Order: sequence, then C-alpha cells, then structure tokens
Amino acid sequence: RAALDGLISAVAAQTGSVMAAPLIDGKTGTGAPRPVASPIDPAISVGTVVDATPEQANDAVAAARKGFASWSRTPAETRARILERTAELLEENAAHFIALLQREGGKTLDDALSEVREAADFCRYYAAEGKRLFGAGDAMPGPTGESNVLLLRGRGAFVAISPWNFPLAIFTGQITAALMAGNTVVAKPAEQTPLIAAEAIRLLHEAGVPTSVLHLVPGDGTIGAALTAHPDIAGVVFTGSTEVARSINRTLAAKDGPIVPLIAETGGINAMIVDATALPEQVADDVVTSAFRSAGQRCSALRLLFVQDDVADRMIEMIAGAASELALGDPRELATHIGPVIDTEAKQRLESHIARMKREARVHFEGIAPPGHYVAPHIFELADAGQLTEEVFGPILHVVRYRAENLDRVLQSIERTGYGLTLGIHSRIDDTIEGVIDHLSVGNVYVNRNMIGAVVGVQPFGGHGLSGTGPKAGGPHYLTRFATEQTVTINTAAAGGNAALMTDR
Ligand code: UN1
Repeated sequence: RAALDGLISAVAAQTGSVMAAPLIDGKTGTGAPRPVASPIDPAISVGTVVDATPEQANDAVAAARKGFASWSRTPAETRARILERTAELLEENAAHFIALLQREGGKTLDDALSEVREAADFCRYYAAEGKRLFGAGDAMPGPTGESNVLLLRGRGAFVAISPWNFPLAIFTGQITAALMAGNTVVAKPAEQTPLIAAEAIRLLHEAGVPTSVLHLVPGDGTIGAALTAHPDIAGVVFTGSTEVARSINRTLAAKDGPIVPLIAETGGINAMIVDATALPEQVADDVVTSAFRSAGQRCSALRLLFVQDDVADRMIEMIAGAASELALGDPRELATHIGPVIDTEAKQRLESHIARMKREARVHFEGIAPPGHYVAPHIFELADAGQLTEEVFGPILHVVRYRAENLDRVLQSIERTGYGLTLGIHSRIDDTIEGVIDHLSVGNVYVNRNMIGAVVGVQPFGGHGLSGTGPKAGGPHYLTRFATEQTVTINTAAAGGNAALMTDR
C-alpha cells in the first residue's frame, strides 16, 4: 500500500509537457509542431509533435541501412545487455510512463502499470531468446569429414509500425525484437501516441542502442506508406487493422527488389463459449473483464459471447449486473474501471455501431457515459452471429444463444468470421473443451478464465487468418522471423586445416 501510494504521487507529479519529433541518426527533425490532445479531455494538452515528412521517412531508411553493417556484427550478448538495461530504465521511469499512458493513451492506473511491466518483459524476454538464437549457431548433425552450422542474422533496415492501444508495450516489443535479431529500425508510432514513443526511443538510446541504429518518424498513414514502399527496407512488423496489413502486403508485393517479410498482428471477432456447466459468477467476472476492460480497446477483447440457452437468461442478467458496477471516467482517478476511447473518430464509429445494434438487436444493457470521449458498456443480443461482420473496437458485447445440440453451428459461426485471434471457453466438460480446441484454429485459447492480458514468455500472443501472420509475439519463434538463416558447410577433411573455422567464432 505504501509503495502504491508512493507510485501514485510520483505519477501525479509528472505534469510536464513532452515533445516528439523525427529523430534520424540522432538529429532532431524540424517542422511545425502540432499539439497532442488527451483523450481524457481534448482541452488537456499533453505535448507537441513534429510529424515527419515523406523525405524524412526516406532519410530514416537510408540511415538505418547505413547503421546495419556495424549493428549486425555487434555480438548478440552486447545487444541483449542493451535490452536488459532498457528494461531497468523503463522500471526506473515507471511513473513518467504511467503518467503519459494515462494522459496521452487514456489508460487506467492498472492498465498503465501492466503496460510498463509488459514493455520491460518484452525487453528481457527477447534478450534471453536472442542470446540463445543469435550466438554461435546450431551445429547440425551430418557425415564425418564436414561440419555444418546454421546461423541466424539480421535482415537489414526493419520498419516497425505500432498501434495506439499499447503505445509503449507493443512499440517497445516490436523494436526490441527487431534489434535483438540484428536489424536496424525505423519506428513509426500511431499518430495518436507519438509522445510515449519518443520517450521510449530516448530510453533505448540511453540504454546503449546507437543513434545510427534506431530512428523515429512520427506521422500518419502517409508516413507508413512511404516507409513500406521504400525499396531498401528489409521487412515490416505491424500491429493494427487487417485492412492496413493488407495494404502493406500489397505495397510490399508491388515493388521491385528483394522480397521481404511482413509480420502482422491484426484484429479479431473474438468469441467465448459458455455452456450450462460453467460457473455463473466466474463467467460474469471473466466476461466483464474480457469485453469491457481497457474500454474494449484490445485486439484480444471478447466481442461475441455464445451462451447455452438453458442458462442464458441468468448469465446475461449476472453479466449486466457486473457491468452496471463499472465506473467510467477520468482514468487518473483510482476508482475508475473504464477510461475514454482514444479519439472522436473512434467514438463516432462506436456510436454508429450502437445505433445500428439498437435497430437490429435486443438491448440487454446500456451503461451511462460521462461527456467527452467516453463510450459506455453495452450488451446486445443477436439472433445470428453473422450480424456482426467486423471488429468493433470498444466496450460492446454481442450475445448469441445456442442449443447444446448445435455446438457445431457455433464453431462454424466462429470459423466463418475468418479471424483467429483469441477464444474463451467456460465449461466443466473436458470433451467439450477438447472438441472446441481441436476444431478451431485460433491463436490464443483461454479455458475457464478471462481472455485478455497475455503474459510475455508465458502466453505467446497472436493469431491466424484475418488476425495476422504469426509468429507469436512474446514466444520462442518470434525473433526467427526477423532474421535470415545461413547454413555454412565446411569440408573439414580438406587440406588447409580450417576445421576450427566455425568453432572459433
Ligand atoms: C492488441 O490489443 O493490439 O493479450 C494486442 C492481450 C494483449 C493484446 C495486445 N497482449 O490482451
């Protein structure tokens, strides 16, 4: 409690204005600054940002290309140490980042604190994985008289495009993965959250990432488009909408030059299945957490709840009861459960969805939102899951009843969404649980618990289909996708005595 109080007053003391600007080779780009408004209240200015021009985006790629030669030869141990130092600095500056996550990102204290932890976890996890993967290489078994080694190394200048909903954790996760694998990076944060990004970049440089290796270009989609169209980039890591991932894919496919990877983590129409054996109190708690926490602004959040009809009325009533206890408001207040949505556009999109649902679905619950960028939790019942055709990025839950004998149809409905990110199951029947898991190709399945907040290194996160390319962030295969593989075969029986060549590395 004393530690928490200390943190809370340290956070409250962080009121200074923050500035962000393009940072290329350690040099700050100039231009007309625009104010960054807080989602809590547009009258609160969090700071200012100078957005990059397309020319600056090109300069950043050229600089990253130049920085690659020395960074790719920097030992993995050294790169890992820098990431470990970044984790320490994130923790030392937690109050500063929490305050920014609240003011620029609209996050509650709980969410902001978890996000700082997650960012530090990414640094430490990729450092540990990187030491394992990017060391001396793997000796491959083979015939006597030759030695075979498989090496991983960086690809070149990587572009990292990150979202506003995890402006610190995903931003840092993408960058540290790319850096650990030996790439240099041009980072393009979401236009809504450039200040947190600039502060994270400052920390990474302070931790020892050379300024020739990591470059920042704030801006909107035009800057992302300029970066991905650049002929000299070696890959793109992206988290955001399926639509933008598709457009990046098209851009990459249309250019001449090397074929480069896209690592994309996108959205979901995530479902939970609740059968008649589930524990009602636990379901209510987990549904409210999964659908409404973080104002539903997580790609992992629950959107579509399938409830067995025998228990549906009681479950919906309990969920609505739990939802009615959520406090909406200023996320800097400790009592707040749900803060604002990110901006006016997000609010308008959600409000038009709510209006459509009021015409097409049965309303079970409608919370009350304060004025401003707030959207209250809503629970709608659909006659058919097909009525929900796209990801709705907010605190809106859609319920569908099913009959026990029609569980197959539920699975088909989930498949038909085309997404495959998260899935929840609440049941006490092992066969049901196993049947659902076997049938559905979904990235993260959660059984008898909530379905958000994947822990780095414990619950590797990411999905398939319309939800992304994999491999999973915070998992053991992620870094390999940022790397090239090189197999070296040496005839050790040949004259010249170079048998020790690879082992001496
Ligand atoms: C996202 O919302 O963009 O499991 C992805 C979770 C988080 C989701 C991050 N890792 O809730």
